Amino acid sequence: MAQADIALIGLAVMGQNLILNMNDHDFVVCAFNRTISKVDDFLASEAKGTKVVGAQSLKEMVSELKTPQWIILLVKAGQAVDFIKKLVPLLDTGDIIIDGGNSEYRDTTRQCRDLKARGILFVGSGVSGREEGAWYGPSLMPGGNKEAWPHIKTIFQGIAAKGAGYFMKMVHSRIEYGDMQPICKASHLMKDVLGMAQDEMVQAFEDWNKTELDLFLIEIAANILKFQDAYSRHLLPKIRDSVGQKGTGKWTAISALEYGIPVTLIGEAVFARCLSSLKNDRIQCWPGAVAQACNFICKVAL
Ligand code: 2AM
Repeated sequence: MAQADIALIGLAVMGQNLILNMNDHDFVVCAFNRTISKVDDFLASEAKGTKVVGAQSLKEMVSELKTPQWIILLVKAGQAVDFIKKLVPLLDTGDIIIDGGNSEYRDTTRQCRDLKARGILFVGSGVSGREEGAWYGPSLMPGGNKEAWPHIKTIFQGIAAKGAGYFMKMVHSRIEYGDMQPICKASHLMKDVLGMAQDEMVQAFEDWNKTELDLFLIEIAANILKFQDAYSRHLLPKIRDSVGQKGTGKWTAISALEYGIPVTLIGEAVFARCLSSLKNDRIQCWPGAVAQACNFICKVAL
């Protein structure tokens, strides 16, 4: 008898935890996986004693679902497409497929358009917060066919992270201060301790960017160091070595002190900014100029 509110395909830890999250919020979930034995393993262990049901085939999974049928795919990135092909013949107009598996966004746009033509509502949803978040409250970022939203809203809002949006944004934004600070420190050491020429610094950042430090901020740090003015001279030494902060860095550091949670790197980054803006000529704050330039380029680029 059809009893499940929603099905989830993909029983890696993220998928399992998302099922347990939905179960905790009183939704009956049908679990399915390419390797079928994982369904039984899950039902016998993590899902034991819950309302979660399992299926041995896609056909059985669909038969266990209430109508309209809602299915979440949480399979390895790029692999959802095979399942979607197999699912479509089993679905009806108004059914919903949600892909939560980090697909390439152009695939999502294409799926959304193709499935709409067949009457199926497709949603691509970012699921962030790792394994713990999946169970206790992920950050969900759904996009796709808007007609799906009124249906899936209750589940999405039920299982998603609850919190003060601006608090999250405050910390999230200021993590970038923490990212920038080591870049500033590194450039400071290169210039003032190692006595490297600016071109050598560019080379170092470009080399790092070919390693595990393949990061946007490292890339633009190299570009900033490289940038030349109209007279073919490096621009960076001409930028005033002073940078401010918008207040969110200070609030993040204050909150960290209040809650007793060490965020030493962000705190350090805020102090470095304060130092750089002190009107004391004897304080040489090369990192200030780099941070200021990073800030500027981030603003332009993002
Ligand atoms: P598996 O257990 O059968 O390997 C994370 O890897 C999840 O994505 C797992 O549930 C895995 O299923 C599934 N997965 C990986 N590649 C897949 C594919 N090509 N088709 C279907 N599911 C896949």
